[in-house]
Formats: sequence, structure tokens, C-alpha cells
Amino acid sequence: MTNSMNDIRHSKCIFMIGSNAAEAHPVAMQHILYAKEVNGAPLIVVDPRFTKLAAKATEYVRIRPGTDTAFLMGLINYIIQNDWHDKEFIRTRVAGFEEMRKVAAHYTPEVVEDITGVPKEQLARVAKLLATNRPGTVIWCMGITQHHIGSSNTRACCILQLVLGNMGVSGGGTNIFRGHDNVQGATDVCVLSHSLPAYYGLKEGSWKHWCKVWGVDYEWIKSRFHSKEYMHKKGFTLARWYEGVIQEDKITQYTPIRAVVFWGCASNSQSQYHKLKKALDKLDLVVIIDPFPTTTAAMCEKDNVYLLPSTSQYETEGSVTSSSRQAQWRYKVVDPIYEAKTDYEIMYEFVKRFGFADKFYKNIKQIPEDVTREIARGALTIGLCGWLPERIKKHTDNWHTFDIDTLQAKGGPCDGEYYGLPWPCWTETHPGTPILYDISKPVAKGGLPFRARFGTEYTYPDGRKENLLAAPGVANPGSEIKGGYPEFPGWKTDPNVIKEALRRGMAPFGNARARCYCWNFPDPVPIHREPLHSPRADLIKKYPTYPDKPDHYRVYTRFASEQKPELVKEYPLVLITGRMVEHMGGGAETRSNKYLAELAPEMYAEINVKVANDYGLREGDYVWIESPEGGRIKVKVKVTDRVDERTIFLPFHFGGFFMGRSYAANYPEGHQPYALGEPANIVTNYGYDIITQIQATKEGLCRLKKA
Ligand SMILES: Nc1nc2c(c(=O)[nH]1)N[C@H]1C(S)=C(S)[C@@H](COP(=O)(O)OP(=O)(O)OC[C@H]3O[C@@H](n4cnc5c(=O)[nH]c(N)nc54)[C@H](O)[C@@H]3O)O[C@H]1N2
Ligand SMILES: Nc1nc2c(c(=O)[nH]1)N[C@H]1C(S)=C(S)[C@@H](COP(=O)(O)OP(=O)(O)OC[C@H]3O[C@@H](n4cnc5c(=O)[nH]c(N)nc54)[C@H](O)[C@@H]3O)O[C@H]1N2
Ligand SMILES: [Mo]
Repeated sequence: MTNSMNDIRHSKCIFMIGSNAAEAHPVAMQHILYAKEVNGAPLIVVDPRFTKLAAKATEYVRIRPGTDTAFLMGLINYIIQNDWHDKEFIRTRVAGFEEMRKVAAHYTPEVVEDITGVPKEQLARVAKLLATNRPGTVIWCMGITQHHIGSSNTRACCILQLVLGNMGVSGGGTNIFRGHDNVQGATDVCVLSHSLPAYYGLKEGSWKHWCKVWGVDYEWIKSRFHSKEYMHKKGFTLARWYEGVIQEDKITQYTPIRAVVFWGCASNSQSQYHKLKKALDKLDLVVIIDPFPTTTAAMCEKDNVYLLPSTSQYETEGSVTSSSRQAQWRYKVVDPIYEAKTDYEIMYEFVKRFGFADKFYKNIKQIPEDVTREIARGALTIGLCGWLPERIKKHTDNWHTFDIDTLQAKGGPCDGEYYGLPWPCWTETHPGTPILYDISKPVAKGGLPFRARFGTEYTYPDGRKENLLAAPGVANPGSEIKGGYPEFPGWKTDPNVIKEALRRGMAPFGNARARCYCWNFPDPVPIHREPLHSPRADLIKKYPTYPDKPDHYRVYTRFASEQKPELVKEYPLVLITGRMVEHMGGGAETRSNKYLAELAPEMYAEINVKVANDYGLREGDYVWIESPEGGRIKVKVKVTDRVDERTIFLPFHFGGFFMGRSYAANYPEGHQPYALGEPANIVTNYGYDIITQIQATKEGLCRLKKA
């Protein structure tokens, strides 16, 4: 998120694509509705479904699932064709515009209408709203990311904002509403398989940096791995770990997986759940560390499960990071109840028994403060150097002294600082960066240019050379160099370099252009590729998916070999999934809550009136929904015009049933949730993003049978 939830109050136009914030981010809605109702900003909502958010829209765009890149490139093309692009911003701060423009030219309103189903008049109307109401914000969520071309979708959103010149300004930006409480913090410390904390990657230099921060010997860390190769090899992702067990797609790891720890993770949140179930049946050991036993425990039929009850967030404390890159201190409300232990304690007990507590806790005497201090010492890349526990607590304690519009404290102990010290917060005295890439302020006061991450010059395939640094004259006030500059050598490992850069009025990571052409991506400019399982057989030939990827996070991942034009004949309906306001994630917490379970007690499928009539179904009837991979679920139908005549929507929060069979009796006594139901993820299709491997849960095919 480049700006903040609060900053949306200043937007002149709000473009939301693949987000249903009215259900998934109801608190953020106060800022969206403020901009809309108080300031009169138009609200554009792009979603295949007429959601509760769409009900608030000035302009609701119904789009065919999995075609967002085509729509976005169509908007970009239309904006350029009408000469509405921000030429000065592009001239000074953007790279690869020419290359991008040529690709975008393909997406004429007619072509876009054919791919997306959005009428060309509506595309023109939306483009005009964006062009005439600046600065506007672009907000996206899972409707954009959970696709095999999810990474292209996200880049197309960014390019749209570059073309409009909406970056680095209040009211503009690319604003991605995050998921869980503290998921931004979890991402920043990188609980992912392809990087060390703070986006350092897995190269030797990164390991050496973190070894220094942790105070442990690099050779010792190396000795913990099977071989040096595995120190630098991306791991399995959450989406596909089970293949490491069942190996139906070939794995590239020296040994299969035999044990899994679910630490605050619900298995029914993962697609291909019937495959995951096979893995649960095969594993030697399953450990669940959670305040609830979760559906996972009930699904394990072998006597191979350990339940370690952890506390909830109210029984522990520490720093947490919001969507807007802000830190807060969460204080404990009550002591842990019953035999539950905090996640810190559980971690400690493991580490002690594994025999390396002396190394793991070398710098950690006081939990959690010293953990936060260690992050501040190591996470230089995103500028967490100024996030000291004392400062974070001071902000939380003085919450009321900050302005709701600017996030800045007026007077008081945090005078002039921005709430939660939004990162990068480069030093112990830096006020935080409320808006990324804002060159109107000095870097030391929260300004920032674009990062120079990809060298200083690039030669495009046609021989055109381009300087990748910002144009002369474009820099933050007070910058020693009045124009673009490369990164400061050593800034990622030495806080003194960061301080030196700030003293010279400059950003440690350089001052560059934002790229519209990413040569290190499979599609340097985002292009439309038909969903892996597409309802439009005719378009597959024209817009095919990628070739298969043999080692994608250690698993053979099918793309071209999975995209079959004839599939739609047997599976004629499009399947999308998502959230409802009453439930959270896998639903362990909310389905175990009497009041929420009463509000939303049952799993259901939203189907259109025409589909209901064609299949002879009425509200409340049961149907089998079947996926191409052999998953099937029995659910109740909800007949509604929210979805179109070809699309079925499923919420993914249910569990405790499996293909028609109840597993209720498998829960530990007294721990059965109040609401049980079939997991949607039994029928979400095969399909993963080409870069991130996120599961494509919003672009599958299925078929219906009356139960
Ligand atoms: N109540 C509640 N709130 C939550 C959560 C929860 O489980 N419950 N989960 C949290 C988490 S972890 C996250 S990540 C966020 C997610 O928040 P959102 O992403 O907003 O939630 P979703 O409902 O998954 O998806 C949003 C919309 O994407 C649409 N969509 C599906 N396919 C497409 C497509 O191809 N194109 C477009 N443009 N749209 C499409 C769906 O119809 C849906 O309305 O919510 C967070 N907030
Ligand atoms: N079909 C489909 N599938 C999806 C999605 C979709 O849109 N469609 N969305 C995907 C997304 S974006 C996400 S983020 C995932 C979410 O999926 P998960 O993260 O797997 O599901 P949650 O239920 O949100 O949270 C997991 C568990 O954390 C536990 N928990 C809560 N607090 C604590 C704590 O302090 N400590 C510990 N140890 N545990 C705790 C909860 O009890 C819960 O059981 O689902 C993904 N799956
Ligand atoms: Mo999420």
C-alpha cells in the first residue's frame, strides 16, 4: 500500500477492482464513504459479482472472471489514445512507457469487450472518470491476485496509476487492502519460502547479513541444511506443500515431506483440498498450533495429530503492522486462560528441545521488545530501523494526538511524526513515510523517490536505450543531487550509509523511474492470458497461458498442458470464491462463535435465476458442485442476480464436511464448531500464479448436479 487507509479521504476518484471491502474491510469503508459522500468522489467497482461494495458504487462494472489485465490495459490504451496521460510525470519518472504503449494498443474497446464482457461504452465512461478526477486511488484485493496471471493483474493496476500520474501524491497511489490482522508485518518479516526477512532474498550475502544481525556463525547456519544448494533454493509454498507428500506433480526436493506444522493456518483455506486430504492421510506427523482444533484436526483420520493450544491475540503482546505500513503496540488484555501458551512460549519450548536456544535467543532477553529491536537492526531494506519498541508504544499510547486526515501528530510527545511511523522509517528520529514515492517532501521528513533497483540504463529488445534514473531536476527538496541517482553502495547492510544518505537529503535506495516494462518477468508488459480453465474455448488459441514450469517452488506446475479448450463442454459454469462479513478465513474462530454462527450458519452457492431454472432448482435445494479434478461438494443453493448467468460464487469459510460426509464426530469433545459445511476449496480448480504461485481460486470451471 503506497498511501494509507486514511489518505483515501483525499481521493477524487476511487477505483476498486477485485475487492469487496464492504464485507472484507468494513472499517476501511469509513474513509471510502467519506471520499464518496462528503467529497463527491466517484466510486468505480469492478467485480464479476454485484457485491455489497458494488451496491455503493457510482459505476459498477461486471467483468468476466480472470480478464482484469485486458480491462486495465484497455483503460490504459483508451487514456493514451485520448491524450489524457500525464506526459510530464511519464517523461520524468517512468521507464518503458513506449514499449508498454505498443502492447496496450492491442486492447481497443472492441477487443476488451470481447474478452471481458464489459461494454465498450462503459470502458470509455470509466476511463473518462479516471482522467477527469485526479488524483484518484486504485484499490485491489484478492479478485486481482488469485489468478494464474495475478502478478500481471497487479502490475497493470500500477501502470494505470503511472499513466495517470497518480503516484506519490495524497489521494492517489496503489492501495492494496491486506488480509489478516498483522499480515503486513508477517510479510515484512517474510514467513514465506523464497526470502529471508525484509525481502532480502536467499543469496549468500543475505544469509551473511542476517547471521550478523542474529549474532550467529554463518558456517553453523549452513551446517543445518541438507546441502548448500538448499540454502539458496526456494521452498514449497503454502499453496502446494501437499505435493511434497503425495507427489502427483513431480517435486524437486531430495526427500518427500513427512511432517507438517500448521501454525495459525487452516487447511481448508487451500485449494485442491481433496489432494491435501490425501497428504494428511499419508503424513507421519501433523502438529496444529492454534487456539482452536481447526478443521484440519477433524480431517486427520490417523492417530498422528498433536494439538498445541495457543493463546489468542488478547492474551499476548507485541508490535503489529497495519495495511498502511504502520506499527502499533498491541497490549495484553488478559492472561492466558486454561492451558494455552503464547506463540512465543511454544516457539521457545521447541527451540530449547532442539538444542539451539543459545543461538536463537542470543540477542533476545526480553520478549517481545528485543524481538522488535532485532527486526529494527536487520530490516534495512524497508527502513524499519526507527521502529524501536519505545517509539511504537509511544505512538499507540498517544493515538488521540494524531490527525485523522494527515496521520500527523499535532503537538504532544509525537509532534510532527506520522501515526505508526509508516515504513520506511529510516532512523530513530525519522517521522515515517506516509506516502511512498512523494518527492514533494525532504526524505528526512517522509518524502521518497522511486527505488533504483534495476541498474541505471536498459536496452530494450528493439535496441532503444533508456536511462532508468529520474530526469534532471526531479528529486526531493534538499537533495544534494538535483535529479536521478543510483542506490548508495552498502545501504542494505549498514545503517550508517542510510544516515549518510539522509544527511545529504537523499534516499539510500536511489532516485529512479518506475518501470512499465519488467524484463525480469515472463510478460515484461502485462498481457491477457485466458484462465487456465476457460469458458471461452475460442479465446484460448489467441491468448494461451504460459508453458509448464517444471520447478516452481519445488513442484512441477502445469500451465499449457492443463489448458484444454474442450474442458468447458463438461464443466460449463465459472466458479469464483470469496468472503462473507460474518466469517474469517477457514472459519475456525467465527464458526465457533455462537452469534456469528447464528448469523451465517450454512454453506451455500450463489447461482443465477437462469441457472436455477435451467437445472430445475429452487432456493434451498441441494446440489452437487463438481470440479474437473474430481472434487465434489454438496451445498444449498441461494438463487440471486448477484452473479451472472454463467458464474457460481462460493464462500470459502466452511469446513467439517468432506464430499458429502460429516467429520463432526472427529472434533475433540466439546470443540465442535457451531457451524459446519463443505469447504469450497474441494472444488476450486488447479491453477497457480506464474511468479508467486498463489492459488487461482477465482477463475475455475465446475458443473452442477441436483442432489
Ligand atoms: N469478514 C472477513 N473479512 C476479511 C477476511 C475474511 O475471511 N472475512 N479475510 C481477510 C483476508 S485474509 C483478505 S486477503 C481480505 C480479502 O478481501 P477481498 O479480496 O476483498 O475478498 P474476497 O471476497 O476474497 O474477494 C473480493 C472480490 O473479488 C471478486 N472476484 C472474483 N474473481 C474476480 C476476478 O476475476 N476479477 C475481479 N475484478 N474480481 C473478482 C469476488 O467476487 C469478490 O467480491 O479480506 C480480509 N478481511
Ligand atoms: N477458495 C478460496 N480460498 C482462499 C481464499 C479465497 O479467497 N478463496 N483466500 C486465501 C487467503 S487471502 C488467505 S489469507 C487464506 C486464509 O487462510 P488461513 O490463514 O489458513 O485461515 P484463518 O482461518 O484466517 O486463520 C488460520 C488460523 O489462525 C488461528 N489463529 C488466530 N489467532 C492466532 C494466534 O494468535 N496464534 C495462532 N497460533 N493461531 C491463531 C485461527 O484460529 C485459525 O484457525 O485463505 C486463502 N484461501
Ligand atoms: Mo488473505
